[in-house]
Amino acid sequence: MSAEETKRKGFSRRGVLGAGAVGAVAIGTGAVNGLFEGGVPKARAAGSSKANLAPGELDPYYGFWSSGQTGEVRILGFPSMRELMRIPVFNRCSATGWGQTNESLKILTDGLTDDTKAFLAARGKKTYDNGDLHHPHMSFTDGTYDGRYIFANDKANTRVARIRCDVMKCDKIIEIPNAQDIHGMRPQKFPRTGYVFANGEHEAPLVNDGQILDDPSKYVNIFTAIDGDEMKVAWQVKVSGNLDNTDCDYQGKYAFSTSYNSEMGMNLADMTKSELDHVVVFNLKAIEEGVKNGDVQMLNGVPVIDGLKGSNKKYTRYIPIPNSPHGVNAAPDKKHIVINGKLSPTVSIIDVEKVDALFESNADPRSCIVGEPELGLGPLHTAFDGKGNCFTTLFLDSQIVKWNMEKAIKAFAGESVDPIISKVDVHYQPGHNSTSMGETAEADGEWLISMNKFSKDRFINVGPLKPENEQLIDISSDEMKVVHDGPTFAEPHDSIIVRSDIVKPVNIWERDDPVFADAVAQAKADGVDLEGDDVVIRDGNKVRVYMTSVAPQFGLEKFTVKQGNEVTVYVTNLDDVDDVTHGFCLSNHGVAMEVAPQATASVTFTADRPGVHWFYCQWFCHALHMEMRGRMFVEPRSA
Ligand code: K7E
Ligand code: CUA
Repeated sequence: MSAEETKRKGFSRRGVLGAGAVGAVAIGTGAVNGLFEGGVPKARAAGSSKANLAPGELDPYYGFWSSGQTGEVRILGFPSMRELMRIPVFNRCSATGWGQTNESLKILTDGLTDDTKAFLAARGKKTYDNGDLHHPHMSFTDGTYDGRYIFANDKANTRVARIRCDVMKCDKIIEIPNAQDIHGMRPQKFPRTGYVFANGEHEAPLVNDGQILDDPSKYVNIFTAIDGDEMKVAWQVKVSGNLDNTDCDYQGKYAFSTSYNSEMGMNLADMTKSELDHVVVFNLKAIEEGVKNGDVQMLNGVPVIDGLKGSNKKYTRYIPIPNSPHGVNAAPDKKHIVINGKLSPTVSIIDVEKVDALFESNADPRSCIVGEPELGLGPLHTAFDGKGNCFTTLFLDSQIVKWNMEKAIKAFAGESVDPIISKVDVHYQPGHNSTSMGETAEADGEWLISMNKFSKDRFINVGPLKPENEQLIDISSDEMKVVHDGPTFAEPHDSIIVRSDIVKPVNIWERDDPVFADAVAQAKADGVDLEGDDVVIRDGNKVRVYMTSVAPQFGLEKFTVKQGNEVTVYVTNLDDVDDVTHGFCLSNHGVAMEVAPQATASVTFTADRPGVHWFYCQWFCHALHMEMRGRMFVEPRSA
C-alpha cells in the first residue's frame, strides 16, 4: 500500500465556515419552539387561516407519512401538508444514493437472513430494491411519543425498519424469519418501546421449504415481538388464521391483532365465507414466562410459542368479531381498543380491563366487548380526539363518521342513545385516518387526516394512474370541515401527526456518528485523516480514493485508476454550515450520493470504462457549484 497524490489542504473545520456556504441560512431548531400557546397551536390561537401558513411560518406538527409501494417515509409539515423530506427506507433512492452507498448497503443487508442473502446473491444483488411500507409509528415512552425512532413495516419483503429521528435516516432494517409479509406493526406504548409488534399477514407452512405446498391445513401465521432497542426478534407466536393489523394497550399487558381470514381460505369466496372472524389477544407476560421456561420451538434462532386456536390458552385468546376486521386502534382513554369491522358495518369496542378474565377465569371471549355500534359501510380505521370521540373511516360510504365512545357503550348496554355525532363526505374511499397526536395519550383533537385511496376528479388529470388524496379535516368542533385536498403518490396508507416540540433533529452530523464508522476504521487502517487528507490508496486491485469537500471544491481535481480496479470513493463534507450538502455523482457509471454537512459517504464500483470521466457535485451548494467537479482517468487494461 502506498499513499500517492496526497495534498494537505489548509482547511480546518472551523476555517471553512466563513469561506464556504454562499447563501446558506442558519435556521436554528429553536425556531420551532413557542409554536403552542396553552397546548393550542399559535396560528390557531391567533385566529389566522389555520392550515394555510404564511410564507416563512412553521408548522406546529410533523406528519410522518408512509409511501406504500414507493417504500420510503415522507415528512410533511402539518397542517400545511407541505412535503418537507423523503426518507428512503426499502427503496433505491437516486438522490441520496440509498441502496448504493456502502453505508446504506450495510443497513439494507446486515439484517437479512442467510437464506435471503444467498437468494439475492444468486441474482447478483445485495438487497431488495422494492418495499411496501404501510405503517410508520414513533417510539413511545409512558403512553406518548418520545421522538427517538420511527418504526415501519415492509409487507413486500417481510422486513421492519427503524429511522433515527435525530438525523431522519434509517439506521436498521431486519428481515423477520419464519413470518410471511409483515403488515400490521405498532410499537409498545407502555412503559416504553420496548417491543415493536409485527404481524405476518400471509399464512404459510412454518418451515416453508417446499415440503408442504397446497395443504392450507398445515399453514400457520406468525406474530412477532421485536426488541426495538436492539432491532432483534425477541419472540414469535404461532397463530391460527391470518393477521392483518395490530395495536397494544396502554398497560403493557396485551397486544391485539385482527384476522380477516379466520377461515384459512385460499381464495376470495373461502376467505369471506364466515360471518365471524376474530381478534387474537396476546398475553405479553405469559408469553415472556413461556419463553423463559423454554415452552418454545426454536426456529431460525427464534423462540416460537404455540398460540394456535384450541392450544394452551395461557398465551392467546381468540375473540370472535364480525366480519373480516381490519384496523385496531387503542383509544387515548387507555381503556378501550376499537376493532374496525370492514365487511361488517360495525366497530367492536374491547374494554382492556375485562381482558384479564379471558386468561384468568376462561371467561367467554366476547365478554370483553362493551360496545359494537353500527356506523356505516366499510369501517377500516379509527382515530381519536382525546375528548371521548372517535373518527372512523367508512371505505364504501366514502365518509368519516364521528361518534362518541361512552354513548356507544351505553347503547350496547341497552340505553336508547345514538353514538353517531356527525358524518362528512371525503373524496374518495378512505383507508387510514389519523388525528393530531391521536394514537397517544396526548391526543389533542385539533386535526384529522383522511387518507383516501381514490382521487378521481379532485385534481387536474395526470393520466390513468391518479394520485391518492389526503384530506385535511378540522375536527375542533362537532361539525367536521374538510379544509384541504392533498395529492400524494403511490400510496400512503398510514400516517402519524406529532407535535413539533417532540421531534428534535440535528442540523449537521457528528463526526463520530456510527453510520460512517466503517469508513473511519478503513481510513485509520490506511493511515488517512478523513478530515484533512485527499489521497489515493492502492491495495492490489482495490483503490480507495479519499477526498474532502468544501464548497465549491472537492479535495481532488483528478485521480487515476486502472481498468478493472474496484474503486471506493470516500467523500467527507467538511462544511459545517446548515444546509450545505454536497453530492458526488460519477457520470456514466450510475454512481451518485448525498454527502451532508460533516458526513462521510462512500461508494464502491468497478472502473471498467477506459477514458476520462467527470465527477461532479450534484447538490447545488454554492455560486460556483457547477465548477465543483473533477476527473477520473481510467487507464485501459492494455496500457
Ligand atoms: Cu388499512 Cu396496510 Cu394499514 Cu392500508 S392497511 S388502508
Ligand atoms: Cu458542492 Cu454542489
